[in-house]
Amino acid sequence: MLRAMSERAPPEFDVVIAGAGVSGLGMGIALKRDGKRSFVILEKANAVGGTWRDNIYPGCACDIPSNLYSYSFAQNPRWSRLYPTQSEIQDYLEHCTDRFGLREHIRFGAAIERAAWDDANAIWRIETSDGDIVTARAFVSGMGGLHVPHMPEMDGVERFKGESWHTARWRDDVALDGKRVAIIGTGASAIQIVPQIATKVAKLDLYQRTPPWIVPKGDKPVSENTKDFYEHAPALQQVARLATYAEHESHAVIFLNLPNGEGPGGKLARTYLERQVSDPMLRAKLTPNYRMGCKRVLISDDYYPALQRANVELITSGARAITESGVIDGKGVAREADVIIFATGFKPMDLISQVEITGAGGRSLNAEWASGPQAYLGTVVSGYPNFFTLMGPNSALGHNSMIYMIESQIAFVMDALARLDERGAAALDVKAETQAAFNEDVQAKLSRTVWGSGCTSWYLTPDGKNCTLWPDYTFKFRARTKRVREEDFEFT
Ligand code: N01
Repeated sequence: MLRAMSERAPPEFDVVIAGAGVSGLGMGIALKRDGKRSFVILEKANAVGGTWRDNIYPGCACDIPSNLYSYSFAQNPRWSRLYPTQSEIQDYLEHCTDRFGLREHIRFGAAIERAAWDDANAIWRIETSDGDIVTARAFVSGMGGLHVPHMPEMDGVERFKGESWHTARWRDDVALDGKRVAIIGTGASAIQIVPQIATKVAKLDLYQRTPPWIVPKGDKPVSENTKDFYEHAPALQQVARLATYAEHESHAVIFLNLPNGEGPGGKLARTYLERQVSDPMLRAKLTPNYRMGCKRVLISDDYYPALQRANVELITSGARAITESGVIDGKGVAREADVIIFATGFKPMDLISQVEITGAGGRSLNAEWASGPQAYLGTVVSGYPNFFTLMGPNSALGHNSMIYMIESQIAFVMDALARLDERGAAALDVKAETQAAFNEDVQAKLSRTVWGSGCTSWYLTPDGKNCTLWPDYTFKFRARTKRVREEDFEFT
């Protein structure tokens, strides 16, 4: 079908962007502000927002403060809280879509199924589920890192007679009041949900396999005075943002350099647990036995208090199987449940698993990434000319705002597009040896960080390879993505 397109036709757009989440919208805004290139954003859903549109579970909020978890060029002086809630981020993204005139560039309900590089014509042909084919000179994936829910391989899931769902597919139509609810998992999603529903349900069984490291969140409303202040003196909000950025970046000093030490964060977390949980037995169950930071450090003001409610039980052997009427824990004990909530995370390695991407000479990205994705600077992949992947392999973070990384990548894409124009080139492709050397360096660095200190986490492939995190300070990533180094690429 792709070949049925006219071979000679010029591409319909300069750039096709996949997805209208934080990264896809950010890319669209950069192109719109630049004003030099035509573009379209293909979005499978009927609204913008990506992960912030999809995750609507009770208590969903960001663990990066509002001033930092927003575009640097579009500060919102009127965030209501120190940490933004899901609905407020969603409103912010809708607002940015209108403010920067992006809506006319978005095709909603357009799920990309295939994207193929056409060597002869040096264009991308992108096919959506309704059979439409869009052609473009460059293809930018803004499909996100955490959008494919991970359902654990567990016996009996299909036998359960009650209702069950994954946190990212929250069911608003099922009231939890007075029900026996089982939550499986104790990651970032679960610890936000537990305090919200514990007060409503009859019984809450929380199946923990590994306790998370938790530090206080310190969330609070932003005063009207501060909002007015930011509105009238935006530079001061930028200063506050910079201070928050620096504070988060300082965490990397420990994570990168002290893989076997805790630093002040560990002391804070232990003291917090001691103060919050008086029962030594429960405290022992909640004490992590791996290095702080190896899994994502969580922040919460209300999780520990919720666990001490009489109707909440913490089961520390995890969940082994599901029956018709409930959950069997790791020790073989069965507990009945009316509702099971899978807070079991995502499959970040399936970055582009729902789209078949074919590069130069018909090579398949899905096949090449089967045992773990690999790119150069998390953004370009050798053999896939003019293809850019935002939030790509080894560009995620365990300590700071992803929007900072995304903006760095967008600058890189914009520079790459400018280089093509300057050179009158049709395509650029990162050299295979450049990509290989880069990844060798990334893996060597990762092995010396806290993320290589021996725990399991969604950062790792089943073989234990970290294809997810950037192993360095974020300002170094920014410095490296500021400009395309032409010697790293082949231009055609
Ligand atoms: O998923 P996770 P998440 N029995 O993978 C457990 C982002 N996020 O959705 O640790 C019992 O962290 C598993 O146990 P273990 C953020 O980047 C951000 O919570 O593997 N438990 C783990 O506890 C975050 O890191 C925000 O031993 C089982 C849990 O399931 C990422 O999304 C908010 C089990 C999965 O935790 C993912 O967070 C929410 C079993 N059989 C999410 N199988 C913000 O605030 C698995 N588990 C921005």
